[in-house]
Amino acid sequence: MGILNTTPDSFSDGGLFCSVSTAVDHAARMIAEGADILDIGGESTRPGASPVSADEEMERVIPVIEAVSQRFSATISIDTSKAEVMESAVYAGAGMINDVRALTEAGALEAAAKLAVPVCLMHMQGQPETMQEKPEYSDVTAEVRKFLSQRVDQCLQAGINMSNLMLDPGFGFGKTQKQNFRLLNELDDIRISGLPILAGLSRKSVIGQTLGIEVNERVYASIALALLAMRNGANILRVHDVRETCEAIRMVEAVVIEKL
Ligand code: 7PM
Repeated sequence: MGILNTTPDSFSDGGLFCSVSTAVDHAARMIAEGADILDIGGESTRPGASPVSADEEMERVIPVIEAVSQRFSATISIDTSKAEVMESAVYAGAGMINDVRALTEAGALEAAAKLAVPVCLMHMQGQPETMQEKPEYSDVTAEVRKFLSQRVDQCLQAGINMSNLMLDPGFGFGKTQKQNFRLLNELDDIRISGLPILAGLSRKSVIGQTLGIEVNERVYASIALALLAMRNGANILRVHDVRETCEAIRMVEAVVIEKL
């Protein structure tokens, strides 16, 4: 899964065409580099970020989803927590929902059930504004698993098909460096009923905390974490650097397949 840049704050007078065409170019590049899924989001879920209205979110993502889905057959994932945005995005061509709030917002469970597309359920402790202030768990892996298990149950009750669910521990979302490490080492323990696991570690602050390097210098460390996640059970990797990650994965897979 490649993370598609959507450049917000550039939508007034003529900024729209520019940001759509930039997004289309970025999508084309990531697909050529090996991405099967493109994740498009209009709300910043960064720690400390402030909330965005549904209208604002849709203004940002819908034109991009339309343009990308008209041109490419890769699956488009809509990164949102809002039912309205999910519906418009799927109508515009998105084929998957990526919700960092695991369908907990009003109407989201019902929307996902009606839309009947795959959904990624992610764990987060707290809200983006404050989640990194004081993350606390007695057993982070057990608690993440328990939360995801409850969300899976809610999804099934709402009429969402099991085969449309995937799980994500939410690296960096209300977790300390140590808690992130533990989740990565124990990644396969969050798997419920054999569901696929999605891991997002690309360029995250856990790398900055360990190596003391800036976001744009985190490519090599991101690849290391991606490979480790894959070895520990991840089925989908959410990444910025598609070519680099795909080459590394293909190389590891070529070796590992010989063990079968
Ligand atoms: C700080 C924390 C800055 C997180 C940026 C981010 C994930 C996601 C994001 C993830 C799923 C980023 C993120 N991370 N969706 N959205 N899983 N499913 O690195 O780990 O872009 S936002």
